[in-house]
Amino acid sequence: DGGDNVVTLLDYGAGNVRSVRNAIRFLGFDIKDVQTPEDILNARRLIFPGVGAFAPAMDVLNGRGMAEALCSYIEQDRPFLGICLGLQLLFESSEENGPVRGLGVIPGVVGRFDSSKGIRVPHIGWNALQITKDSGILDDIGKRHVYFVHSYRAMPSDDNKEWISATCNYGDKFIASVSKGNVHAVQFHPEKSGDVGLSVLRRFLNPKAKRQKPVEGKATKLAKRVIACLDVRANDNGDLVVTKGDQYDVRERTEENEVRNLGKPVDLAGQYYRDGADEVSFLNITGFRDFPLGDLPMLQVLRYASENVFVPLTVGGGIRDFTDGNGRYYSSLEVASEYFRSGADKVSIGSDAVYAAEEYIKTRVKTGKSSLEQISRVYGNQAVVVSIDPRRVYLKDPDEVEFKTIRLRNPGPNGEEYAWYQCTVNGGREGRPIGAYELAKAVEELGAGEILLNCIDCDGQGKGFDIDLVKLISDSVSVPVIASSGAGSVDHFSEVFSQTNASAALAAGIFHRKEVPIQSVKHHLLKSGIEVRI
Ligand code: 1PR
Repeated sequence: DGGDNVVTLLDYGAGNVRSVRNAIRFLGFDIKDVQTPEDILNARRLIFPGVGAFAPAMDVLNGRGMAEALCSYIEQDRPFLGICLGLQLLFESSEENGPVRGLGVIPGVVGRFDSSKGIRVPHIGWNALQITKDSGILDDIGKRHVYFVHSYRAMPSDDNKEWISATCNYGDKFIASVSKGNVHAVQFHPEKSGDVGLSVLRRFLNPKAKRQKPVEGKATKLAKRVIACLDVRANDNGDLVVTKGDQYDVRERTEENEVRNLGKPVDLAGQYYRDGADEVSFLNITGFRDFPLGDLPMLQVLRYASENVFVPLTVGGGIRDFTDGNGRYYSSLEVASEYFRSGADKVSIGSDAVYAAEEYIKTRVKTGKSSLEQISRVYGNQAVVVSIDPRRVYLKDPDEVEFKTIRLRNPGPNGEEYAWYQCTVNGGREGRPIGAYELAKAVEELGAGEILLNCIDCDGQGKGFDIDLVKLISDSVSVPVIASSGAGSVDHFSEVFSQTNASAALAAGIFHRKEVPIQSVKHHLLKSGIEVRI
């Protein structure tokens, strides 16, 4: 069906497949969307990027007669590539809110990672593959990392070993890729794995492509991530700019007091991707007052950035329920959905998560109504980051407050030996009666898949991450924690990774001001014995 460069895409509308579309187009192919089961049967090559949860995906496939078409397409050994859930659905069943029956093409049950094995769940980040058979599509990967984001996985067994083309170690050895004839599926995200990932898609789309010369790489395990963050807002002329604060104050210390302008969001995102950032985050820092769906430029930024950035994109700012001036109500889920449709892979929630956590701590009831709960239910925990904006409050005596306190390694301005970390909302403008520790624990229970841990005291200071804070939070939750605020040199990155259990480190100012290139950070970490993606 269609010309030689047409790919049929099975998008059942459950989430963001924009990244896959962008990657296919980037490789010079056109997309034909599956509307009916016949479109599957007529496909020349079919890509199935599963998104969302297992059960609703199976319901849609069964309800539209597509499950049967998929099975016969695969039985006929026609070119197929499943991605993430698109791999899991090939198995007999999944434990995700189940057991739920799958397509049953491959023997085995999909189960949840076991966090009691000392691993963080979801499994988020760049990990190494052990390639076990020649499948064609993995030929150009070599020993380089690919990007995973999932909480469930299929396990190797005697019954499915003929299918397995690669495994990955995370707590256990799980199935990272399957292949048989023209049928392939991968648990990782080729569309988000940079050049390495694009090579997988290219090989699938064009199996006759010449083999590239093997690339060097030394991937052995989950890498620590280095993330570039772009704080975005409109300047006083109404143009969206990348800005950067000092302790969250983004205005220049000049008479005009203008918003500091460090560049154009789309250009910078593309540059950081090429420089080797493992992820790029956009924070719409005035989203708390300007409703993001009114903020079309921000959505445009995402659309353009995602066309050329093939690592994960996170977007935050203004995710909450909202009623506009005409009385039209928007749920936070609609806001998030629009971000996902525009190219975000994860969304980040700040202020609204603080209110939800306060409420949850008070009542101990999960209402299911908070933005955090709604979005993680529909898109999965791994798609929801909670951004914490705490400020240090010094104490002489730890019993002065009901919140978790820590003993400081560097005493406060008046010799205080203790502090608690007070959460704030609205870009640090308002302190709330909840600590970073209490918030982190609560949002993990409410469905956050990752924590972006800022620190207002350290932001823009270039004196290093707040090691006390990062240690406190990364030791208290089992989801990944991203350390943020204060990076000023490559040593600060090795310090945070060697002294805390952070999974990733994020920086803004040093990258925007070109003081420290991302590659220098990576090479320094490698030299310090910390595994990173090169
Ligand atoms: O509350 O859901 O609307 O989300 C708002 C989001 O915007 C939050 O994630 C909040 O952290 C962010 N934000 C709000 N105001 C500011 C500000 O700077 N005035 N920026 C702001 C937060 C902090 C980091 C920064 C690091 C690293 N920026 O993202 O990039 O501190 O900086 P450095 O490496 O230069 O030290 P909602």
